[in-house]
Amino acid sequence: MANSHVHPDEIRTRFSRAMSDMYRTEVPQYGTLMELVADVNKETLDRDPELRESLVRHDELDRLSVERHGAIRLGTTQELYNIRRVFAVMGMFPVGYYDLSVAGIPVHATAFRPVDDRALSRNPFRVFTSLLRLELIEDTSLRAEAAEILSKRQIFTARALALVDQAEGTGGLGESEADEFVKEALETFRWHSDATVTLAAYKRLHDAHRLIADVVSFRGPHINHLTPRTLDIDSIQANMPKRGIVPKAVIEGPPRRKCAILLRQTSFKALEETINFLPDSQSNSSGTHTARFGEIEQRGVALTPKGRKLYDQLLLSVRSGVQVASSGGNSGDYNSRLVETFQQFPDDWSDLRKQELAFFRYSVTRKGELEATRDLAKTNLEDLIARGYIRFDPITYEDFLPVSAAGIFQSNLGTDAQQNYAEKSNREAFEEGLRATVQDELELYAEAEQRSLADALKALGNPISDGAAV
Ligand code: OOG
Ligand code: NI
Repeated sequence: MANSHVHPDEIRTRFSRAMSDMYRTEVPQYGTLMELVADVNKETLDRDPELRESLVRHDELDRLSVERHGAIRLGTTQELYNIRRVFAVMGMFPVGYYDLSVAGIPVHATAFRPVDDRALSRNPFRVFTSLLRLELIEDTSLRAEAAEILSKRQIFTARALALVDQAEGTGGLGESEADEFVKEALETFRWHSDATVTLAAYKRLHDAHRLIADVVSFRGPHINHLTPRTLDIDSIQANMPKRGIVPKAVIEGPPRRKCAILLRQTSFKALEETINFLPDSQSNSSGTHTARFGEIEQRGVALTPKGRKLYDQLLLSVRSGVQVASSGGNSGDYNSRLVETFQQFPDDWSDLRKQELAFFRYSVTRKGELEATRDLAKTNLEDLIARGYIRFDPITYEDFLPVSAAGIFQSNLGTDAQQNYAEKSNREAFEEGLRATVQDELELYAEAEQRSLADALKALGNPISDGAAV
């Protein structure tokens, strides 16, 4: 019956569309942002035909308008395990381990995303998924109270779990089940204005850390933002206030450059929402909570381990020199230091490739297709590129950055959230909860590069096995 199964890429596309529609009705500013992003992307493409061509060449233009990521925060390892199963039905798998406790945020995380080239170009929808680390709450009775509350909730509908079982058992879902699955899975991500705790309990959790209150007090892990991809984040940052949106003080990540690297992100506080808490004798049952925000990102080339090391080093030197206050004080200094420091990072595609700082996708040019002859088989890669038979394009970074993520968390949690945790990063515990290992993002990019190179050389009749071309 395999033929009657809906492809996971298609289920993911339907799900990400349903999620976007839901978020648009729940958070009106998201709709405004989507319009701004569409306008800026169009202007950028009109202005930069080379960029358009490069996006077309690698099937990225079509995915741009549907591209987004979201984020959720889970409370228990059982929830983490089941969300992995839910995402697997949509062709999304855990990639990367992010420890945010180093930045005073008591969570660790992974990103669920498609991994192969085809699936990425079809729809690269990703969800940054963090798990609360209750062991980082110092107050043992509060820790026990939080664990007790979390142990009672079920964030998935019974039908969603039954459909996951079915997909695992039979290898997929049929047409009507796929639609039903999308509808049922969406329930896990929905906002609930009814809390599962009293206002007094909420305040206790909130005092330990705002994030703990956000995870523990509700029936489910509401999606807290949905981020479209822009081609010009500086223009978005500058134009947001004109549409009534106030962005955070600085853009996270690398500075603006000719050759975009990794990921640049900015966010804004979206909503303060009225919550109905459980009634009790001492406290009023109505209060507010801020969880949901908006974010925009611009993606650039994926860096090799060597490139990433240089990036981390340069960013650290900027951040230890200038601290941006949450009020935005110093943001001018920060930006100029960032630009100045990153002058040490080559800003030319050819240099980035030759110095092995970034990953590229190789392909045969039109000339290569027309003129492939036997003697090309002995030509090395550099000559093939120089003579115009093979071209290279940047491989887009599909993941997240822990320092940026911490900045996004913090700006939306407010100023008082900075804390230091003694506990170390605990990838093993995370993977144990997940009951799977997370894939290494750097390996995925290296494989994609190698595959593209092997395919290109093969198309030119170049025998890759004897290593002549590399
Ligand atoms: C997730 C923050 C991280 C990003 O884009 O780096 C993130 C959260 O606030 O739950 O989404
Ligand atoms: Ni985000």
